[in-house]
Amino acid sequence: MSNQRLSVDTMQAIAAMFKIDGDVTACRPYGSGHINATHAVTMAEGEQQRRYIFQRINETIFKDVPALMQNVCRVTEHIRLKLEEIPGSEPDRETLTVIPTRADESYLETENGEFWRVYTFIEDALTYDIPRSDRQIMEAARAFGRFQALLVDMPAPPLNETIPDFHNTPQRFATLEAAIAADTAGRAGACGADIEFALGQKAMTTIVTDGLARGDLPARVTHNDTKINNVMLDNRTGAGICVIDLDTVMPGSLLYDFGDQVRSTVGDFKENERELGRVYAQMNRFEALVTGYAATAGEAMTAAEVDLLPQAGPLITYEIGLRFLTDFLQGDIYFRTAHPTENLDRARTQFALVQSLQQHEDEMRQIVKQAGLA
Ligand code: ADP
Ligand code: GN1
Ligand code: MG
Repeated sequence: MSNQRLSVDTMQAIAAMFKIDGDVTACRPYGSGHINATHAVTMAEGEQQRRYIFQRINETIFKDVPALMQNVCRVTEHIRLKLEEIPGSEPDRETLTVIPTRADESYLETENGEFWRVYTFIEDALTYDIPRSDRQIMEAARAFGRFQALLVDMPAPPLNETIPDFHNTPQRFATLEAAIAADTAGRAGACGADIEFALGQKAMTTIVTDGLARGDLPARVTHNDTKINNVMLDNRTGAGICVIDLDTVMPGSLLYDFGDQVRSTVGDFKENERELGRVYAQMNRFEALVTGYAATAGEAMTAAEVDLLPQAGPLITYEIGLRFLTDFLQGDIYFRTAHPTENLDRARTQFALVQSLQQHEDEMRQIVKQAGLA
């Protein structure tokens, strides 16, 4: 889904359907997410200006928007109620606030089949695509760990599965195999070595799914998309204040959430970095991540989870590499791309990081141990 600039009039028409007063005075595409179309919208009412996030939900990826928004509302309300009990917390900045439509729905379905939602804009905080310091990594990890801890007592029923088999790595592998065989975009010839690497790592695919199936690993309410730019850091204090992008919150393994933090924080490079010499894992970064995550989620972790922490990063990095490579082969039908080889660039970067992480597995085990977890 593209994220083009829309006119103020278009946004005004959408805004009018939601319970927000005032007029749209400015709007622009915002952020660097790969899935939804996100806009920062300024609204004025008299002297007062307020910003909002208007998001067009990607309905080709999220097939059941009502079920997705039900999850978002349940999760944000649960967190809000708990935060209200914690002295000094700021529920309006520490969880997303869904603005309802005038018909009291959590989303709008337009006549042409678009789905829109509105959140209040969390001011004085930012997301980062590449963390700028170990402190940022630690603060982001603390926030994801806290998110995990706040949801441990989420009441039944289980959340809806917004994307079935989202982290089913063996299935992601099978989908890649099918994409190679079909070669619908005629691109398989351009990435032979990458395909070979991907297929050669098959043994890794079952690490977490087997544990979940056997019951050795607990199924939890997890975020499932803990890329560093899905947490907002406070501009003044630097603290991780709000976990965002809740579309994939559903039953999963804590190892998915830990692993995607590893993927998106251990290096100082972009997700689509083409200079692979820059793509390597730095253990001071991993240590900052473990310290932050242990501080807030450590208590809840089981021994079996702790044991797999050093493997979670390589696994999730590999899984997302499989997905980028699959999307390249299928002609870029899933992730937003800026140019025709971007998905291949992203896949190569992930696979280079997998190899670097694999070389550091002993060190990672040592760091987990030193953090008092193992
Ligand atoms: P996607 O699913 O496409 O990744 P996100 O929900 O992550 O979309 O939003 C994209 C970006 O928009 C985020 O990385 C963040 O920078 C910004 N953003 C999202 N929600 C808010 C919010 N409530 N307040 C401020 N910024 C936000
Ligand atoms: C997508 O929405 P965004 O950009 O935060 C994707 C994640 C991938 C990530 C890779 C719903 O996340 O699973 O890990 O891109 N989200 C979905 O950058 O597929
Ligand atoms: Mg996002």
